[in-house]
Order: sequence, then structure tokens, then C-alpha cells
Amino acid sequence: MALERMTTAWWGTILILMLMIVSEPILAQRYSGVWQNNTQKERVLLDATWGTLQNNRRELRQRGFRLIDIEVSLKGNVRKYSAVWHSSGGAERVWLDATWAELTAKAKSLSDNQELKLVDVEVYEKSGELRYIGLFRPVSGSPDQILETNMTWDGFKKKQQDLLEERYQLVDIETYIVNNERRYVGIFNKGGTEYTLWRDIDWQCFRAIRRGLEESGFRLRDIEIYRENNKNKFIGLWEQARGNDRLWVLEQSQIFLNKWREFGRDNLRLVDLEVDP
Ligand SMILES: [Ca+2]
Ligand SMILES: [Ca+2]
Repeated sequence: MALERMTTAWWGTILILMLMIVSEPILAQRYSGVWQNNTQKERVLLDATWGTLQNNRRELRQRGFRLIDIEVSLKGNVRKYSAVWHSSGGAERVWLDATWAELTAKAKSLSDNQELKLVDVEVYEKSGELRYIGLFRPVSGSPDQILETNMTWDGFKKKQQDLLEERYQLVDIETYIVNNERRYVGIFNKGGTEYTLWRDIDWQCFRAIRRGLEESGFRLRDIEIYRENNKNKFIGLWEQARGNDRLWVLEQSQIFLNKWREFGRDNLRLVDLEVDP
């Protein structure tokens, strides 16, 4: 009897251990990145608390590094932040937990007073409300900027078409779900270069489009990955530009960081980092 109880407990322990081993990679965070040619130095921080991010920011700032990309992700119920820095110098501002009204007001005042533009926006939910992180940096030529959120795809297409006629370039796109409906955020800069946007495509399709666009002189600038009907869907934003790009998607942190080191040796730096649950 005692032996039987022990055996049952023992098997229970083994089962729990097996479940932990099996479930770990499924629960593990995945990382994706877009790299472009750049000879600046680069630093990356993955899945840090806001406090750790701020400490790194202060320290790196003294060494001439500036944030170029921020990501927000949820690990369990804890919000984590990932970030990329380049040794570019210059100013930077970050605005956390802003409502859209606060973010756009901040964007206006930073643009008017310091010629800083929104270069990266993230949207997430906090206590049931949508909040934004905005990263502001100097942008060459300090172009006029239009920021839009809460657009359905039809709304986005219409806005994009109108702004294309006024020669605005889409430079960042985000997507999120509200009331079971997909919505889009866009940052549009006046002037800029020709661009093309693909969305709602699977990985195979994405790769085929990427090959075609590469041959026509387009370089990947921004990627979004989201789940729909249990499948990964991709958004890609390409712009007409010279130079190389690299893409690495949905990889675990160690493999991603190994790739990051390898690309770094070839003077390729991240222009977009994605963290997916
Ligand atoms: Ca970002
Ligand atoms: Ca984006």
C-alpha cells in the first residue's frame, strides 16, 4: 500500500516535470527582427521591467546610445519591455501609458518646441483601456507628421490613399483588437519615399512577396505579426531604399540573440524588434 502510494506520487511528479518540459517552449516568448545596414553600435534588452529599462537607458545615454525601438509584451500578468539602442546620439523622449489624446498632444508640443517626431508607437491594454507608448526622436528634415488610430482596415485604406495623394509616407503601423474587431494605428510622414504595405498574409506568401520586392529595390522597414484563427498573420511595410535587409521571425530568445550577434558582425542593425507571446 505504502509502495503503491509512493509510486503514484512518483509518477505524478514525473508527469508534472514532463508537462513543464513540454509546455515550456510553447509558452516561451518569440522574437522577430528586421535588420538593415548600419555601422553604428547597437544594444538590445529583452523582457525587462520598466525600472530596468530606465536604468539601462540612463547608463546607455551617457555612452551615446539612443533608443530606436521599444516593445511591450505581457509575461503572465506582468508587462515587460524590450528595447533597441543605436550609438546615434541626439535627443529622445519616451511617453508611457498615454491615452491617444495625451500622445498626440505630446507629439504636437515636442514637434513644435524641439522638432522631435514620433518614430515608434506601441498600443496595449491597461485596466481595460487602450494606452500608448510613444518614442520621439529627431527625424531628418523634421517632416510634417500625421498620427491616426482606431481605424478599421477600410478606414485605414481610405486614410492611406488620401495621404498618399498628399505625399505622406507610412513609416510605422500597429494593429490591435478592440471589441473583436481588428484596428490599426499609423504614423505618416510628409515626403519620404515610395512604400508598399502588405497585410493579412501567411509566412509563405510573405516570403514570396519579400523576394519580389527585393528585386524591385524595396527594403523591409516594419513587420507586425498577429494571430488570427490560430494562424500567424503578417503585415510588412517596405520602402524604396538601397542596402541589405535581414529578417528573422518567431524565434526563442537564445536563437534570436545568436542571430543578432551574427548579423551584427556584418554591420546589420535592428530597425524593428517584435516580441510575441
Ligand atoms: Ca516598436
Ligand atoms: Ca510597427
